[in-house]
Amino acid sequence: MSQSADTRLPLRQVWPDAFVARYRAAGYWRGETFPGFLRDRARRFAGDVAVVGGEARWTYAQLWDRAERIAAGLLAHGLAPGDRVVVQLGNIPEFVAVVCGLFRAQLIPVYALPAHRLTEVAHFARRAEASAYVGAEKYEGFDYRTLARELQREVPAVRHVFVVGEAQEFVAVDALDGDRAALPDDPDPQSVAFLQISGGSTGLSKLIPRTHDDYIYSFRASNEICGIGRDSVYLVALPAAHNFPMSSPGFFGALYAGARVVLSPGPGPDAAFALIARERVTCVGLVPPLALLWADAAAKTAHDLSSLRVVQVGGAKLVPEAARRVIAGLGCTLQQVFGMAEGLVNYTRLDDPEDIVIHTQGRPISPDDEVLVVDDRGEPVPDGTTGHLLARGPYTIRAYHNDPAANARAFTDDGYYRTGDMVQRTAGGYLIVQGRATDHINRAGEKISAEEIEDHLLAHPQVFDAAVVSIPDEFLGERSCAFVIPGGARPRPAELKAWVRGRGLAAFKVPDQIVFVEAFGTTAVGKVSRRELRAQLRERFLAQEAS
Ligand code: AMP
Ligand code: DBH
Repeated sequence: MSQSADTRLPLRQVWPDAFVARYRAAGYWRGETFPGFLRDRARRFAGDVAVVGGEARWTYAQLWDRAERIAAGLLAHGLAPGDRVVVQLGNIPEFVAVVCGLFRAQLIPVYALPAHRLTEVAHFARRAEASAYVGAEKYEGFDYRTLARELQREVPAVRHVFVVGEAQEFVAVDALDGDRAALPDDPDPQSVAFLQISGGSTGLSKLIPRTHDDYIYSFRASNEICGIGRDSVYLVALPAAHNFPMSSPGFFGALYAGARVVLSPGPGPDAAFALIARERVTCVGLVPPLALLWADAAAKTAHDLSSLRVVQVGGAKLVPEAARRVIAGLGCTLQQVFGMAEGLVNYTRLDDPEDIVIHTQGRPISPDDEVLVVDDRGEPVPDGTTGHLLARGPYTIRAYHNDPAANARAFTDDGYYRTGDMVQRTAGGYLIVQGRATDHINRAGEKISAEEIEDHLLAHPQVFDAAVVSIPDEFLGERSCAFVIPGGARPRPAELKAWVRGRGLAAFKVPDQIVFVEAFGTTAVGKVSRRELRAQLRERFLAQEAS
């Protein structure tokens, strides 16, 4: 932070007073903070293993010591409490240490996925007004130091870069140290602890400010629902920066419980099964395509998977037939998880009858999660009828950061978050996801905004118009298909894909398929909305494929 007055937009997440009083009285918000609980666990479970990953095996005391060293080092380099720091690390133990260190120094992590590239990271840095970036030397073959250089050129306000591994001209995370007496007191539990990233249903990803109180409640309560205790071993198989493996109950839930966190370098059975056998993993969260892959691989593996008690599946819809295959293949309890980084998380309960586990996406964590299912006019629909899901509650945000236009769209006047999901509620209060109202592609749990990709395609000189839609896919659940009207000479599909990648985007956003069309012309007369147009293109394409 500079010496002059702080001109950045303050980080806020505010619930109306009456709700604050209610959530406190109910014992959801207990005034706990990240540094507060981490310090406590380091004392109580000092010698227990907290984090396993790569060659590292850190006890709770060692994790906290590292976090404090990193915290003091960051402040010694000129960062100040309140500064925002983009963190882009893979499933390595330093991810946990760095984030805990940021919390300790009252610095605000902004979580980027390892798959994100310059365009996305620069967007996060600008929106968050970040002053620092933490990346890895290399992860899955990509050099994040190169990205950091480009980021600093594009967003000069990012003055500091810290690197896990060989730092070159930057500062090595391993070398960080400083005066621990200079570390701040613990933060206000209702202050914003970090910024999570939304999947971006329209346009660019939005930043989600979560508070200590609300987030800790979500994983503390998740622990109870998911059976996480001190003897649990939680495997992070999905990218650790995802809200699901972070908080449902995720590695934070595991650390809160004094359990062991094991980081898998990849989500596939090859890497994960050996770790499950070696560490006696009890719980893991997967997206549907992975769960099916695991279920098939489990039949053939020589690794002992008998420690697994709960396999959670979420991020995208798990259809009943797939749910049956997961149960049969993995031979442990399946838990469906329907959540969102904005808050609301639903779980099937571990003792629910199989029928519910197979056919529903669970019910909310909290008795005070207010869930509405409404028609297009906002009127509640009866149970069993499909409608828009709205949510409000003790861990669901009331606003995005620095995005008035998105806030106007995404929240009702009385503070409900419009999830964009179409659901049915059963008489028992369970939700069944039926689809969504927004045009994004849910590609194996990664959400892709159609609009964002269309914009990049339209920037190509040989593209006259483009519409990106989701197409059902056997392996991914959904894949992305770009319908393109060429402008002049028709480009090759590979060229257009390379173009999108070259725009500095995550590889998962590159269209899986490109279909050239003469026109979007439809029989419909008059003005057709973008949304209708996408729907028509999808229908026509699927009808053609079926014939
Ligand atoms: P995000 O807002 O980027 O965190 O993504 C959350 C969205 O992922 C939800 O609003 C749903 O559209 C989708 N999602 C998450 N879990 C499930 C699930 N179990 N079934 C269907 N969709 C899901
Ligand atoms: O998809 C998600 O964002 C998600 C899925 C399951 C999530 O945020 C969560 C659980 O917490």
